[in-house]
Amino acid sequence: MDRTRRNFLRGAALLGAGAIATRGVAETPAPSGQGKMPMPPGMKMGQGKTHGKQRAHQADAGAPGLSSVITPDLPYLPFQMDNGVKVFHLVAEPVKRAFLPGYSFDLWGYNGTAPGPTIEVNQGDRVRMVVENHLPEATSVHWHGIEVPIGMDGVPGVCQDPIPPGGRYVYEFTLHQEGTFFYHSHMAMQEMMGMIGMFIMHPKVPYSPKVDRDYGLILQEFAILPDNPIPNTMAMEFNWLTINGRSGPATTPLVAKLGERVRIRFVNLGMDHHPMHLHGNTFYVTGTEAGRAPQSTWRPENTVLVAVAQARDIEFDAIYPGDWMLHCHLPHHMMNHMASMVGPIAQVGHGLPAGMGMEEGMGMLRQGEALSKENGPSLGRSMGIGSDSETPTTNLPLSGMHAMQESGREREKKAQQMPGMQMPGMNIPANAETVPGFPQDMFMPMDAAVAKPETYGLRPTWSGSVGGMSTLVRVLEPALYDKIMELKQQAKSPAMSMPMPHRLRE
Ligand SMILES: [Cu+2]
Repeated sequence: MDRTRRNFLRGAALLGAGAIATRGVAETPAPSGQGKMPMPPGMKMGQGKTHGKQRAHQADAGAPGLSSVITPDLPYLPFQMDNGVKVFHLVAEPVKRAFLPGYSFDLWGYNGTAPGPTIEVNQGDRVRMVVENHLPEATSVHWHGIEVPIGMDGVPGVCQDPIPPGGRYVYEFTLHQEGTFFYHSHMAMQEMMGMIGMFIMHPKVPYSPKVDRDYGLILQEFAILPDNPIPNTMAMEFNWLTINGRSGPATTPLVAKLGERVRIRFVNLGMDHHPMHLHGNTFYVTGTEAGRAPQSTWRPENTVLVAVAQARDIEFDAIYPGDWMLHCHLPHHMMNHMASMVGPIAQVGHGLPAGMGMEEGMGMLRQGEALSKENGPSLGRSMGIGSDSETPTTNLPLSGMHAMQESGREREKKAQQMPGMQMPGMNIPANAETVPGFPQDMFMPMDAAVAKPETYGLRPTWSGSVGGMSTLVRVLEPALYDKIMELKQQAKSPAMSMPMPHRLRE
């Protein structure tokens, strides 16, 4: 056993006994001398599941205060009590995360998930956050908006040493605020790899009016090249937009029973601001990243701008039954993997005459087809559904040279394979290519691939319109609501006592 491993085991034993002697001090692992990453036993790079068992065990032990805010598709971070202090363990590590079925990416996160697990505490709590670094480079954790002593603020260099790979840092502070906060790495590029989690502080005096549903949503964006699962954190353009680490339609609908009062907490960490729009309902912004807002400042809205580094709480009475879209209203943020496939870009010889740089930048075609192996990747065509020339998409196979070379019967056969093409209204008129701008939107439902209890009873092909940073607020009549609760109960296995993503494999 090398020294690094021995030191880690000793550290783990100390943690188990609740005797932490290293508050506010970064521990440097002893050099292994073998040029390897210091990793704890059982921890493998990129697997990110090592801590699931421990988490479940701690949750089973019964941690008070957990799970009153629902953060769909994300687990909660359990804690243990040590002389009146709530002790949390955060492990910064590489993880796999599937934004959509079949689209699994290499992110960095905490405790096997990106975004990290949700922390829920009460105003007045004293907390100890034991942070271990299983990343191959230094990190730190900043408690965003939380009024902590300077030594606990998590900025490497300014108020602490960076936590080295294999090292550990213990933050401890008392919470006197209430509201929607978050934690994140204070290394900027690591933020863009996914390193953020919610930190919710419940007030000593309950908010009024009381809500029946309390949801938390983390908004993120990533630039991920086709056929490459690793985000390009230096990019200024983004093609994957997520809510709690899922892209629509794999985001989990927010369910409420007709007549209930609903709160939704948004948090944004990325390079863009997101105007989050709710269909068919009027809400009030009741809180910011600094806590509850005085009621005198509330005003009716249906779109709340959640800027970078901000949190916004909204509340409304769910009095209108229906499945209401909730989405960022930036048009490019309602789509996935952002293929450059619209208008003249998609057709041979229709590109605007421009210099080489502009052509490349805008994905204009000189030869070949947009869906070909040669051109697909450069136009943003990615892996999975609709990604290659063999897979028909709703409007494209019926236009362009490729389609013209095929017999009518062949085209029809291909078109029928694509979900959505069977729908009324999706057939393309013969003169489509004469219309400037054609084609624009594809409609590609994937209901079955993203089915879960919360999607039960949705109109067939619903998933064709829920893309990117989109989800649904489902205001349900009691019978349908009860049925979904029943399905959720059945879907829960004993091994998964906490809300965890189902159906999607990481
Ligand atoms: Cu947006």
